[in-house]
Amino acid sequence: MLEQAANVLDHIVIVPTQPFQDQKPGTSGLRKKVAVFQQPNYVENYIQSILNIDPRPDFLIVGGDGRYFNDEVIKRVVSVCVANGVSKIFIPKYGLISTPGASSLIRTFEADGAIILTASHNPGGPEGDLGIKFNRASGGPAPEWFTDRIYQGTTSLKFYSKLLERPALDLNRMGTSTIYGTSIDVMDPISNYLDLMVSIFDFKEIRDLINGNRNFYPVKILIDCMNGVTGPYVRKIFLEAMGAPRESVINGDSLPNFGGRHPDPNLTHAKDLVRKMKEDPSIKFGVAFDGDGDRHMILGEGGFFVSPGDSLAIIAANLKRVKRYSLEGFKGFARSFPTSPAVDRVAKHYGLPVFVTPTGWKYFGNLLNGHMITLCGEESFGVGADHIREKDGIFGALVWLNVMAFFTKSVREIVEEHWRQFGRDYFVRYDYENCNVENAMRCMGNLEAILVDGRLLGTRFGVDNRYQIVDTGDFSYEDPVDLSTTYRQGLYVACSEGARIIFRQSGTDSCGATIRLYLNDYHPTKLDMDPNEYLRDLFQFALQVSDLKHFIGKEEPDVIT
Ligand code: VG1
Ligand code: CO
Repeated sequence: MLEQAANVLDHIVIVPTQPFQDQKPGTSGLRKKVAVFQQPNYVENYIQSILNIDPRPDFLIVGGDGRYFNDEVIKRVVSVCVANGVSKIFIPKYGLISTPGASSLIRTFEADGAIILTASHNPGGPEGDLGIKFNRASGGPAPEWFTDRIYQGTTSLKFYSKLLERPALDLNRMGTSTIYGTSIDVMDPISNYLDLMVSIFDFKEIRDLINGNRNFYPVKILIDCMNGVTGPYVRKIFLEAMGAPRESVINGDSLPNFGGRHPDPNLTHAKDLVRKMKEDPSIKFGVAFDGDGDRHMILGEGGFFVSPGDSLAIIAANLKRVKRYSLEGFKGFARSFPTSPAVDRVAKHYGLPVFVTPTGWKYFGNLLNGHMITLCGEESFGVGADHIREKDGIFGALVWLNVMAFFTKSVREIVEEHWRQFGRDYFVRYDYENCNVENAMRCMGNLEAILVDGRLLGTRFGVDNRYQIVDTGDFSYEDPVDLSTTYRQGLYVACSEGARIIFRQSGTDSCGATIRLYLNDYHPTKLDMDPNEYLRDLFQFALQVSDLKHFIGKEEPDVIT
């Protein structure tokens, strides 16, 4: 035994290192340009800082969304983990794992966590972004107090351990090996995820919908994987298990640079899907997923757009149609603060609670673990349920198909019927990307001063003074489970009748600053307005109160959702 331990130590080096001062995780992990991660010691420092937290995880999943540098980082992570005595590591074949897939693996195999290499919807490639995210034993992203501890560790780190030689790992071949005492399993992550989906949905019903075994179907579907990690999952679930024709999938190969695009499923970046849906009205259902497979955008016939807040609300309203929840029932809902309150109306209808959290999935974890909610979502095209602890793009798409099959109705009909029952929440998000960091800070600082002292209360604005300001401030959240409070999560102007303006700075960009402006308003019966039109007064007032154009020097937003 002693001899064996000495033998392992012979293969480990303790490397003196300098701390990096910029390893503070944002909304969803540590996200930087690839070149930053390529600096010597950068990856190793961060991983060592995770492993230094007591209790050290002993069984880890390590994989990523396949972006440029994915495989190299996996090897560096494995090297540090083995040198630190981690007992067991699962690596998905080809190093590829979706974020929901990783959450599922952790939970099924009772791992202590996962190191997920992803920058989600940010572009990839040598000039693009990379990220490292740590999920814990529940399957969810590490909460803020935990990522703060990782960050604290990174600022004073002096040493890390790694293997003397690069670990001999073949990510393309499945099998178990042992490297200096650590069991390493290169495994298939897809079947685990397929099993999970089979346990939730009635596959036969969706298969019938796609293949036309019902009266007026088959329903032609189109899935845009945006060359992200979902390609192999989609092939397994939609092509193999459901028998959808091959041409139902576009951009299905996982590429290190996502084919040169932002793998962000919105109307701006999911261009191929939008174009094809417009060109071919025989396609009745379209969905695009982001780079790591946790977001989804739904389109109906002719490219009919389903706003993410509506998708969340419609999924909530129809959860009882999903096999698992028809049996188990459901508890409550949650949404991030900037997300439209459409889901709140559904909660009220069912007499269920709805929690409003800061932006970022980590804030849903305690609510899900405490069985206080079943479903949650964000305005950034993310919906998830208690089957895992991440948002889940494929899950979202399957609920939609499930609902279409149940009612034999089109996407548009489902949405319009929902509006007729609940009224319509108009929502837009304007993103001002890559702003000068100091200018963005000045802009937000100025707004903060205006909005936190209440000087605008009672002010009226808009055509016929239709809005009156009833509240302003900076959103903070007290977690009902651990009672921790998170401050400064969005500057807001709340108006009479529930209309809102929210400003916040993104926590996922790798360079420059992104300011997001969110607008929403509601109408019980006017259902067919253009959202940008309907929200124009709010937009004008937002520009005026923030002096945005002056501070950041941009006339127009870069992305409108
Ligand atoms: C954005 C979204 C947020 C989402 C986060 C991670 O954050 O707004 O809703 O949770 O990305 O999504 P921010 O701070 O840039 O607004 V992804 O698909 O990385 O996991
Ligand atoms: Co994502």
